[in-house]
Amino acid sequence: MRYSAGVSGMRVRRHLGRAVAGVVAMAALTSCSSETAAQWRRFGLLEPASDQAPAMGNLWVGAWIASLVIGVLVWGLIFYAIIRYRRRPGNEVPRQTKYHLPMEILYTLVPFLIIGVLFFFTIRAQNTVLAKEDAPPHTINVVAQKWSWTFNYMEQDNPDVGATVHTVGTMSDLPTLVLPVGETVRFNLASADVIHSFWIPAFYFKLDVIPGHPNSFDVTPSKIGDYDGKCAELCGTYHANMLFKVKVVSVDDYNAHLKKLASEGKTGEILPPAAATHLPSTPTASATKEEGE
Ligand SMILES: [Cu+2]
Repeated sequence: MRYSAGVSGMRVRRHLGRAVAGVVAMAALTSCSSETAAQWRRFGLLEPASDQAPAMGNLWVGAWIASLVIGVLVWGLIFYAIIRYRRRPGNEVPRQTKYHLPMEILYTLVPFLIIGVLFFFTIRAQNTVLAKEDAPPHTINVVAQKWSWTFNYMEQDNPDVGATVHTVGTMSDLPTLVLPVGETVRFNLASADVIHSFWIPAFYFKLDVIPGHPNSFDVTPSKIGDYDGKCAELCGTYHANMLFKVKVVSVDDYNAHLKKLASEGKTGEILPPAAATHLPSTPTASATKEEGE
């Protein structure tokens, strides 16, 4: 009896040793760069690239910290109860507490308090990221269609461009959305068919693109660089391929890019097909309509 207990004890120790070695190896592999460490501190978020991102990032990190504090408290109480009130010889069932009014009031009020605090900070962050400027210097009308994106740059009043130009993407030829760094862009979102969602992960923001219901938001890109954009609403067979590229560049490069589009004849605004859009207010009714691009 004693012998077999000794053998199984050795086995347990060996397994434990392997498990510890595995965890150490994992930690060594995942904690290699300072970039990874910074991403851990952001609880997995990308490096922020818009001036609205910090409000959303703080909400994300704050919610995680609050959840962990509550989690540690709850786990602590669970383990305390497991150990303190465990079954003992001669004491099979611990004292049962029924109709303990203060306790019931506590566990009714505390969840409301938690939800209330999360609600307050959520609304505050939402108001920040949805705030709009009176006259944003740039407007881009986005059309989402199964399964790509059209970007209309409404720059007819911009003396450096002087025209509305567009980029039409396909699944095999992903469109690139070029944005000026440090300047606010108003996005008007329209859908040609079903509900999509416009999402640039590095901006910490996404907004649904709903047929018949124009949505809009303002964003100011804060960092030059290349980013990914995608559709964040399951919209059919090739939803996963509904991607676009985002390039945040200097204002001069932005204007140069739009002039190049104009010189390639990509002028005018591409609107969603008329049949699919009974939009109560089309973002730009006066713009010219081009089809067959
Ligand atoms: Cu989509």
